[in-house]
Amino acid sequence: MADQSNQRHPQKHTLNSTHFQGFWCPSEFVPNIISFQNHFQALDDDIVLASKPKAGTTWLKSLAFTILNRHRFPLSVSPLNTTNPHDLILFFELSHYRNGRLPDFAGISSPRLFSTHLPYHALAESIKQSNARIVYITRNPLDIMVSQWHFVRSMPELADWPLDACFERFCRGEEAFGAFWDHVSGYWKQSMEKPRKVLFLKYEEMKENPVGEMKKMTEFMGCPFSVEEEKAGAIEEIAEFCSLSSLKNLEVNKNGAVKNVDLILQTKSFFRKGEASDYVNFLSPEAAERYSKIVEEKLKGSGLTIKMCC
Ligand code: PAP
Repeated sequence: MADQSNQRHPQKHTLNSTHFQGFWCPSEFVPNIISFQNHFQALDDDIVLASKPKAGTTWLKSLAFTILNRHRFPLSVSPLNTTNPHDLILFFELSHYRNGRLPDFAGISSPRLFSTHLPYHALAESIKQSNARIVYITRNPLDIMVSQWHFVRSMPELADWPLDACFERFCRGEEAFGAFWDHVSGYWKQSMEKPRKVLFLKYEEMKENPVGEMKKMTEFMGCPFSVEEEKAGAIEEIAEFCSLSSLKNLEVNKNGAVKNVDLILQTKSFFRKGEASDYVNFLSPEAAERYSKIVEEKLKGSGLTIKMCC
């Protein structure tokens, strides 16, 4: 499955962005996105995990994979024990369609699990037109911003990226894969209009009530927990198995890099604190207030509320 192209063609990280189809995007992904949009054929039972970077993608991948494959892989032999979540469920734009590839999905068992950071409007038409389902996760954008800043700084050549620059980028809505308010409202609108097409999750609610949110996920994904599973504590076991502390301590997530990307991304860089409202340790109350006012204004009338300043 995994090829080692990141070792053959290591790509230097840059913050070069292109404004493309209405959103800012790392320039190197633009050809991949066009290829995905032109070629991907969704199946009716496909499940696509969608998120802005740092909104809870790695967690969602771990949960979705474990839930969906729970009868195939008992937790003790789950591939997650030895594989980083990003090498189990691949992004369309970073992995499947990277570097001019036209992927062959024949070997993927059904229902197929995919992931994307793209805004809703930029998804391949066949995902929108088919019965493929989308699980979307979002998070307090101030925490997304702080998480992204740490992530980018974990790359040696970008270690001195100033927090101010990252913050101002978010205020202008120029962060990767689109402004928070555009990204979130694109999926929110679909989830309101077509609740069987898009499930809209929030990172903070997942932390507060993992069992309840996982039940929502399984019902939406068509694989609800049985009464026997619930009684046996299967949901709690999966929640624990996919928790930050469990995943972070696996050898595969302590050392090495994600395989199916052309960038060098250390597996450990996807696991940090995983706390709600960690932004208070990095942003002044004034900065947080300023950004939350921008988001509030942008989301006005959408019916979506995002709790930001605590
Ligand atoms: P990605 O979009 O680049 O894949 P993503 O997984 O969305 O990144 O974000 C990483 C954040 O999720 C980190 O948050 P932090 O910087 O605020 O700590 C990371 O710690 C957190 N995270 C990763 N795995 C889990 C998990 N299993 N449970 C809760 N949070 C997690």
